[in-house]
Amino acid sequence: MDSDERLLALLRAGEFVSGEAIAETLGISRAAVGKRVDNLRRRGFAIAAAPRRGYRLDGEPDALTADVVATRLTTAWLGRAWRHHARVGSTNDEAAAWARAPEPAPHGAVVVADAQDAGRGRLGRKWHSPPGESLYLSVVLRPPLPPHRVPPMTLAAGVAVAEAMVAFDVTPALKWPNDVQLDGKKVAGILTEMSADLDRVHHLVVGIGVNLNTQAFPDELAAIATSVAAARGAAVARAEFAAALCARLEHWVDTFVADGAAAVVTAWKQHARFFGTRVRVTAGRDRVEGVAEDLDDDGALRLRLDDGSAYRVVAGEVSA
Ligand code: BT5
Repeated sequence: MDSDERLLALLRAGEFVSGEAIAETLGISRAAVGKRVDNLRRRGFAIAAAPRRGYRLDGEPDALTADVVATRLTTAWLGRAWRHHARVGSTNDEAAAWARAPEPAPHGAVVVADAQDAGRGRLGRKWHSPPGESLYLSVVLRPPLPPHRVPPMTLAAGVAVAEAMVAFDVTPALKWPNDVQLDGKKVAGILTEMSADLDRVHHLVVGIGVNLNTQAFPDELAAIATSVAAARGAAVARAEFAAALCARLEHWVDTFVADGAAAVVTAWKQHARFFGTRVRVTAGRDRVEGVAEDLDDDGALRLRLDDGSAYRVVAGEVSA
């Protein structure tokens, strides 16, 4: 932690903290405390000062810039390289370009944007990405996995999103393979893209879009999309959510790489609500209908077809 972060930690802990106590804890002079407080104010933190009582943190900036998010990050490696853009085409494209750059993005590098002009879903679909109210985040990963073992990474990201949401007082449901829902509507989506040769992954980009504070969606999404704020009835601080998501994602990526897909799949199933329901699946040219029964340990979806046979879907599209 640098000195600004140590000061923030003190202020976050409580009500007024005296300048004297701060000076003593940080081992600096009273004058230096005043300078540090001014510095934090310049960074957008609202800090009240009262004679004899000291300083109190009244508000934190909700920017997704590296310096603001860093004060909240608890990760070892994920998000320690961080790029923020006010507006991009797609954070997945920015992350992929960074991954291929002469000074390439390290494992865990993050690209975030306040808005995307060409936010993407799967199969060329669009991701609605209005400015300032939500999270559009892409992570570069360099896991030591062969390409055919990558698909559960999307499930790992789904679990991370679900756990981050639980910390914000809502109860999401995961829908295979890449949807997160609240109250039956889509609140987040994941787009995992890969650069690989036949037996080795060069890098992955895991792109995560989360509707945080969106109150009104365009007509075509109004009936099928929601946001965390709409579900909980209170706004969500984007920087806080981003840091929580990074922490959970780091955990699940580490678990996946160390222990394999089964641990991820078990956690994913705990947040799933669609087992036992009838679904239609499009997988390449195949279309089948059946009851979603379970996930196999490798993350594939197992359906029970009407003739009683089992059908495994490794990659595909599910609709109710
Ligand atoms: C997804 O695709 O759900 C993956 C979305 C990934 C978005 C992130 S944002 C950061 C990163 N950068 C990118 O460019 N992308 C990633 P899919 O399963 O294909 O779902 C797409 C469908 O979801 C659309 O066809 C719409 O029906 C719906 N949709 C679009 N925008 C939405 C939104 N903001 N909220 C809820 N649903 C939306």
